[in-house]
Amino acid sequence: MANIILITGATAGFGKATAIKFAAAGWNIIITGRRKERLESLEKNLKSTYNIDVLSLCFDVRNLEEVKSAINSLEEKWQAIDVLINNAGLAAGKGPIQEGLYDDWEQMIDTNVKGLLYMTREIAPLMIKRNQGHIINVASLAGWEAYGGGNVYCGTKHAVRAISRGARIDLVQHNIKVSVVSPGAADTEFSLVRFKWDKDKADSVYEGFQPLQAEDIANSIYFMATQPAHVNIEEIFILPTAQATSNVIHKTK
Ligand code: NDP
Ligand code: 8X3
Repeated sequence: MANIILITGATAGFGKATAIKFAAAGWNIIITGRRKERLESLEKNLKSTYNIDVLSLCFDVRNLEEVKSAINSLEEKWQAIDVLINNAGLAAGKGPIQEGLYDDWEQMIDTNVKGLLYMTREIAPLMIKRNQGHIINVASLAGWEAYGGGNVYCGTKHAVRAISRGARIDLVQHNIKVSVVSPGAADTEFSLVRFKWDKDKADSVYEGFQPLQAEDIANSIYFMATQPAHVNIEEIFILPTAQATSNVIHKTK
């Protein structure tokens, strides 16, 4: 049986690129997300192109009952998850904390922090049973620094890095690796989601420099996941060449 990877947020961006990368290497994949049609179309594409097994699980990582029922529904062969990628996440809005929208804050905290915790809580025991596994959490440059208007999003990504360090300590005795990938600006649906599908605003984020592409992150995740058993890459902090900090981006136009 080939290795199994479960990727949250596989309907777009990093998650989708990661699914394709691992599928091309012959892994069997569990893809998850809320948009059913996208999951179905990706499943079909991965199966026909790479001749692998794919399982789609459509649920919202914010909903604990949905998370539990999705993981409890796994047939025995799919329970042998080797790698969990906690990738589902978002920024909702960008603006001063004194004008913040409560719904946006709740969505970010519930998805980026609590969703990651729910997935980890449900899947770590399956890994512990097999005394092996690897959890890779997607944090961000925003988990290293804070920037104006990024208050709550940056808080969630700092939390992801802190939770990952704690989880590494808890899981080390079970031979489970915990890693983090922290990207800078990457051109996915991220900014469209952040700016509520205002395309001009989203495009302006990436104007005048070459941002990271989803495939760059997929390559980093693949590198982490395919090291020898005794090697844990604790974190990959990956930026576009033109980006030095959140606010220092060398733009040529
Ligand atoms: P995209 O918007 O392209 O993809 C986000 C994915 O998350 C989608 O598949 C979406 O699926 C899924 N998702 C969002 N909310 C939920 C939810 N409640 N339940 C289940 N799935 C959910 O963004 P990226 O690929 O860029 O983002 C992936 C991760 O990378 C996020 O955690 C983001 O914070 C982080 N990141 C992004 C950077 C960037 O510049 N792009 C840089 C650093 C980190 P669906 O809508 O179908 O549920
Ligand atoms: C996404 C990158 O710098 O927009 O996590 O926060 S940033």
